[in-house]
Amino acid sequence: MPSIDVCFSPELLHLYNLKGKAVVAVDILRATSTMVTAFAHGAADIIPVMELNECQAYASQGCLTAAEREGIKAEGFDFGNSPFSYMETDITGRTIAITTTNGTRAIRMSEEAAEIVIGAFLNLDAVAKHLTELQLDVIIVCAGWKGMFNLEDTLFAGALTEQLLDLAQFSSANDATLAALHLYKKANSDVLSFLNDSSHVQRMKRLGIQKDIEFCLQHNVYDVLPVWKKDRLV
Ligand code: 3SL
Repeated sequence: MPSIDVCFSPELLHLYNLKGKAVVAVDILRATSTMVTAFAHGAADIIPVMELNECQAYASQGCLTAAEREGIKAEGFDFGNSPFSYMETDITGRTIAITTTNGTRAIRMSEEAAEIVIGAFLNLDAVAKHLTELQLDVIIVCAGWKGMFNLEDTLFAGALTEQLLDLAQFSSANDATLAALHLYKKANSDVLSFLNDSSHVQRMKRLGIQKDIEFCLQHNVYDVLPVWKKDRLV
């Protein structure tokens, strides 16, 4: 029976063996929620990169570029990291190169895995269904914040664990997964209230981006499943 494990920060990835496993990369606020939204609105592929200059270089190849640092759109890029950007502009068939503080880092640091899928509350069911079919050991890699634990990615890990265990085809026998599951159950379906005092929600509120928080915490808005293929998400 395949297992589920949770890595609370990319900085802890050196403790995990990703080979032959499926990674679910998650950055609920907001990188992976934004990527799922971009695919749902017609993006052809997404190239996550770690550095601003690397991302900027893709503009000369006809890509749209997106960059966020400290929650704010970096200067000189087409988009920041709001899911709403991809509803306001026609991105049909376009390639988007993106760099964010933590989310794109979590993805790129997981490249050793047999499979990387992009998870968000927005596509939770699609991720669970795919993992059930795949039947590989799963590691949910939380993007966190600058190497630190965060609550929103952990809640997602709990939600996904709950679904996978309900399907009775997975086992989880480690404290990280149990902690995520307990926290999600404690949130009792009201993830928005549960996260009210959390660091990144507070940070985003200070930046006046409350709308994005509410949007990213919705469950199953999109039936899309971004998957890493060679050098990009498709
Ligand atoms: O850290 C990240 O990758 C971003 O998602 C952070 S923010 O939500 O854009 O501020």
